Amino acid sequence: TEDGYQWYYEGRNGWWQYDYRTSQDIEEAFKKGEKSCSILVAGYVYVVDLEQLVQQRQNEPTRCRRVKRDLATIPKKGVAGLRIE
Ligand code: V3L
Repeated sequence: TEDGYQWYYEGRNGWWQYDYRTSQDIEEAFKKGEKSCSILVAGYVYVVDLEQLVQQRQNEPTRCRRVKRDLATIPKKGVAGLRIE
């Protein structure tokens, strides 16, 4: 986002940045004070819970990951599954 923050979801030993558009959508919901935000990941609906700070595939509670809002400059695994070296 323009103030230098991004949204991340948890991987096995680090954090993945959400793709640019999705991060923008989550940020918009966050700034509006919304409790959750629905996103689309590879054709599946995921709900980002902005109070618990988790994302979960809709109707699949086992598919749950922590999420966070942090500076764009933090070390990360990559963006939406695309590794950066
Ligand atoms: N954006 C993109 N892909 C996602 C997202 C998302 N917000 N959420 C889940 N997936 P689950 P390591 C991740 C993918 O939670 O080695 C990473 O992007 C998820 O991809 O059970 O463990 C990597 O590509 C997973 O492939 O619904 O750090 C991959 O895991 C699939 O959806 C490995 O990362 C099921 O996730």
